[in-house]
Amino acid sequence: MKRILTALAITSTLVVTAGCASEVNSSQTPSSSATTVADANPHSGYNMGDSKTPGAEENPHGGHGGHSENSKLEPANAVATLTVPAKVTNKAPIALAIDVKDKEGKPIANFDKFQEKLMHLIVVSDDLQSFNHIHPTYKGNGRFEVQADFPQPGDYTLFSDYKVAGKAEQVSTLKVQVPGTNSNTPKIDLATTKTFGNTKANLKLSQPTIKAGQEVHLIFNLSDAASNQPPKDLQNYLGERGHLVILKQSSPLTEADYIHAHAMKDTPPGEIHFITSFPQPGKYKMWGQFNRNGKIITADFWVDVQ
Ligand SMILES: [Cu+2]
Repeated sequence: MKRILTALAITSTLVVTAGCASEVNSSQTPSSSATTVADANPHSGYNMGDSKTPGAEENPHGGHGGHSENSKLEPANAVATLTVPAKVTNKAPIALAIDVKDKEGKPIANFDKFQEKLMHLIVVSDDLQSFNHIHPTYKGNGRFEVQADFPQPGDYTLFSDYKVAGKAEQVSTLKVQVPGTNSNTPKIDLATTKTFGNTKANLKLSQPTIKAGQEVHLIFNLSDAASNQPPKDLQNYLGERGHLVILKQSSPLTEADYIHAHAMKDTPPGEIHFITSFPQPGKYKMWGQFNRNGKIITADFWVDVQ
């Protein structure tokens, strides 16, 4: 039997920071029955600039979005904890609270905006079937709050992406279990042309086979589903032509599975280009997000990396 809600301690597989998990359960509020714990390793396989990931290959990842200053900043080594209500369900939005503290357990009060927000939160089901990119509201004293949907029962991983003031950007994973049984079979659809609402998206890769550790160009070719022409209403989203989140299919999902790539500037109409590299062989799912006149289009594709 599945436990209804469990507190999970997550430590990164890449960089083990001793003592992290023992400090963090202090943030439970009376209303909560579960607190999940994130390890605080910045950059574990996560690509925000041209910075090199500790232990990673020589390739510049994702980057190219003017974030290379991140590599010069010290890691914050912050710890994020998640508080959820006693009853978590897939039937209604769930109020989440994320507390960011230092290693001593003191709340961190000051954060820097990046890509127009203080925190970016990616919510995925562990089978990578559901994806959501939301922006928690900062309440002060290290606390962020947001309502999130969990469309099916099952396990979810949250990637909270934030930047402690003056420090390097950091990703912390948080875990949520939604009770119940999910009878849907996960789909891995390797199609490279799909339609998302009124937008057709075609994914082109710079090479026929993607090899782990190799730099690859990912080109999202967008067209209006009705006219078959490049959409005339494409606008910037969070300050860039598009955003791309990539996750490696893994169990458990950790920071090391998370890649965030930035769109290149000055590409032809309807084409959004990303450069990244995939650290390990395996199956990856990617979600490109684009803005058509205020409506966000999320175009998802699977790729197989050798
Ligand atoms: Cu965001």
